[in-house]
Amino acid sequence: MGVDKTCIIRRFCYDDFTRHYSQTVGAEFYIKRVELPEKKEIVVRMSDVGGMEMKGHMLKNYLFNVNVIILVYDITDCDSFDNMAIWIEKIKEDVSDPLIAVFANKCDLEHKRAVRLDKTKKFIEQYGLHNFLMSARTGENVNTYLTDIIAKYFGITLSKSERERRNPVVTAEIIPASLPRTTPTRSSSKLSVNGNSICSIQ
Ligand SMILES: Nc1nc2c(ncn2[C@@H]2O[C@H](COP(=O)(O)OP(=O)(O)O)[C@@H](O)[C@H]2O)c(=O)[nH]1
Ligand SMILES: [Mg+2]
Repeated sequence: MGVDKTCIIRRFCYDDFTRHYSQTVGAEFYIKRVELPEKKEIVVRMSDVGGMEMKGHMLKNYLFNVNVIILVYDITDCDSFDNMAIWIEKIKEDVSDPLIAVFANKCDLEHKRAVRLDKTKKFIEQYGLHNFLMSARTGENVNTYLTDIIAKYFGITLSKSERERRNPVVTAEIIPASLPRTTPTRSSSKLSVNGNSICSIQ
């Protein structure tokens, strides 16, 4: 089972989401135009590297020249969290001083959280990383945090209003238990370019 890498990238690039799981074979590549403050536009190349690549020989190629590496785990799945330490060691074999961010996904399932917060805090401190909580399903924080990371790479800090503008309004419907569930709605977000790359793995 996946840890939500593809869903996060697809939410960011296409603003869509599917419950259907389809394993990523090798890696898939995405391009996203991102508008930063002061009319700066950049083009971000994103590589969505399938989990099987941990044992493959292509990882080095996917990591070549990347600016940011994003590790993803699912807060309802302890194995996905534990695997991050293995990924970090693997990455360090190929990249000397990697800029790594950690995405904790499925915050819409906080009630099913399996990864304990104290464990997360310890891990984050041990490796000197940041932990970004989000949900590819509702879109909460996906655009904001990815844009934050891209902006930070360029030494730009997003203002509060810039950050809020990029976050969707997540609505929760109260429905009778007998009715089928519907997907929550969200507002659309405008995005928009130079040539940088992000690698999302785990
Ligand atoms: N509830 C919930 N499910 C999610 C979320 N993100 C992904 N999923 C589901 O988790 C599964 C794995 O997603 P995928 O992105 O393909 O995993 P990958 O193998 O890491 O690329 C899919 O069935 C998704 O529908 C989320 O934020 N919330
Ligand atoms: Mg995938």
